[in-house]
Amino acid sequence: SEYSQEPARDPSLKVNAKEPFNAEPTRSALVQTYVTPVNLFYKRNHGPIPIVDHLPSYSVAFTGLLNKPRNLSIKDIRCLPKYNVTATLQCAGNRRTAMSKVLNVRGVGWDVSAIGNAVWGGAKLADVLELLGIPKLSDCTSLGGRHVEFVSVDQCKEENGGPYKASIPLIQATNPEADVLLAYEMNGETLNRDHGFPLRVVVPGVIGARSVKWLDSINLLAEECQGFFMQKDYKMFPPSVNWDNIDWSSRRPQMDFPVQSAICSLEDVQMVKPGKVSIKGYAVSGGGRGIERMDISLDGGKSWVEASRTQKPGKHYISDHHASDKWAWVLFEATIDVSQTTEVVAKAVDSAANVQPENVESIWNLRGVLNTSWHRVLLRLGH
Ligand code: MTE
Ligand code: MO
Repeated sequence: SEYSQEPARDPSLKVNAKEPFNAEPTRSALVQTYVTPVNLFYKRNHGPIPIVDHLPSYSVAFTGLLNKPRNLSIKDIRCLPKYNVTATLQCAGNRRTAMSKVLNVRGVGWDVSAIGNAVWGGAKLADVLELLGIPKLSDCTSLGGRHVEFVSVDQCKEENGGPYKASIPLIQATNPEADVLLAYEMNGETLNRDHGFPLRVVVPGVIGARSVKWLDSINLLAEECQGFFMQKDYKMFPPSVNWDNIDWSSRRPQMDFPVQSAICSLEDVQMVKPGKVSIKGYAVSGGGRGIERMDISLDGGKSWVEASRTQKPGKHYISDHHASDKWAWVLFEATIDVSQTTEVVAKAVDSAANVQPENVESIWNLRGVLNTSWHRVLLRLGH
């Protein structure tokens, strides 16, 4: 079958769909380390994992509204300055299972672990485009290019067997501060097949869907990419839109991720002994907006206590805002005293003072994307 050459995977992953392979780590494994190990990093695919086995002949084609179309080999890309960017990648469908409990939604069911934090190594797209004659901070080229499209080699049924693709605005692609990478390493190792070998895009602060894996070509376009995953998926609709009245063209493709957090040391319903309980989890926002505060409530949101936050392993930065890594999550921790059945609520606040919405009902949407509602877990007393 087309799925007979899939790579080996960690048996501890929770498999949400087998073909295409979609899996996430357990909650407790996810927050054990600040940098998510590659084997535990969630895997989100829309088709079989392609095999790119002849590296010397591998190249990325640069086409579209360019003066001179060109191919760049892995070697060409490795010759550019290498950057290591710690960035959290999160699927727009993270926490979809909880949203589908309100009313059914379409899409792969995910718990809270369709997210991971990795150190991505590669060339900055802004440097690559400069090599092709497009200056830094361009919003339009002389030939009218305004969007940069990434096309993969994989085959997705949503694209009628064609490749996965997405685009970002040229102004973001050519902005060195946006840290958009063509990555060939993940956590200091060669990128593996599941995560896009030999080359993938990483668009920090943006939903995972725009970080195209197994890059085949990069095209300069006047309009944004017209692919399925840009135009007919990964858009945010209000709760009133259903499959009968949906007008896909009425909304723009989702780009930045909103502020998000989840408790990972506990399941949604957790038996605990009376006494001290440790609440651990992650918080992250999109667009380079760092996490400003992490709040925990034991009374449904009437009163709150602040959790402590860590970013670099072992390094508290709660009083040192300059140490924050703007594309990366923070891990948080609070210890509470439990003497009765208690609902624990977590919500994060980002650097723009954006706050997670209180209820999932208010943000319910038919595709089940962007469930960033307050995360709630119920602690039941046991002995
Ligand atoms: N790129 C290709 N070529 N094919 C895909 O199916 N899935 C996207 C994105 N890039 C996808 C892709 C989605 S929806 C997400 S969330 C991320 O890759 C997941 O990246 P990961 O599997 O490395 O965690
Ligand atoms: Mo995704």
